[in-house]
Amino acid sequence: MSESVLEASESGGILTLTFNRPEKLNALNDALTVELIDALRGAEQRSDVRVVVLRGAGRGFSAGQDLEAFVSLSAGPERLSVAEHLRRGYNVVATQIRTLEKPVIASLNGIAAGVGLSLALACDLRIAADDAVLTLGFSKIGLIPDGGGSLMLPALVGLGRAFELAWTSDKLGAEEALRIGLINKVVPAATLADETQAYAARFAAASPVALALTKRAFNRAVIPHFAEWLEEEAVLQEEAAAGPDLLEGVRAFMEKRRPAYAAR
Ligand code: T3D
Repeated sequence: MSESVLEASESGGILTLTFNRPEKLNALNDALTVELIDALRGAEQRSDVRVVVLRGAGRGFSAGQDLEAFVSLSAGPERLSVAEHLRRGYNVVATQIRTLEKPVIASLNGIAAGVGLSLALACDLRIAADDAVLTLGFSKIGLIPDGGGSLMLPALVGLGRAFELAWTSDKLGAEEALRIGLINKVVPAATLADETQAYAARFAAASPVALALTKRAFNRAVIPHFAEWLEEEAVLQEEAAAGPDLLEGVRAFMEKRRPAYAAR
């Protein structure tokens, strides 16, 4: 029997969901996204789940959209609409994370890139190993930050830093990410799993009402238009994907070379 691409484990009211495609740095494909949507729906329905932790198996959290899968989806007469793909997948997940009235914590054990990072930014809290690396990555393949990233990134770090991170796709170490407010806590890599459980346990023992209503309050105060923004983001991403840069960017990644982008 093949292993699941999303593994779930539970302890003390903490549901841990592990992206399980380590050979692909937990790049997200449709199967993983669908399982994640189901798991988050389950977490919402169960009162005994008090905290949700997202993490990755192996040496990364997630490398974002699986680019090989993306190429096959984009090929042929049934060409994928990027906006539609977002609506069916990442936008659902990001909305679930923001509307689940329980703490959702991203535990970053290595690389977090593309929409993998966006989903981590949609979480309420981020704890990272000291050797974790964060990168937007979208601009390298001609795209804009999606999965809510174009809203959560500036909300967390301010507009100036958001532009720099989104446009350069520079890799950020955990300490720098902590300094600019992108993450909440850095711990030694060897203790990340234990530290994550201990961190989550604090919230699992707290008043669920206080936590839920604080999340609702912060959502309404700071990102009241999150769902509407995801739709606008999807439309912008469709426009980005319609040009030649996406194909060139993805080809360059697969051929392990620098992309060559023509002037607009
Ligand atoms: O329709 C829609 O939904 C559009 C939405 C798009 C959302 C997005 O997420 S767009 C951004 C997608 N992600 C990326 O562009 C990141 C691509 N990956 C990288 O830039 C690098 O791999 C990393 C910075 C993440 C890590 O670098 P490094 O040096 O630690 O590892 P590596 O050697 O590059 O990768 C290891 C393997 O994973 C490698 O495979 P190989 O050569 O050993 O067979 C690599 O190809 C594979 N891999 C890494 N990222 C992806 C991937 N395979 C498929 N998709 C990936 N995203």
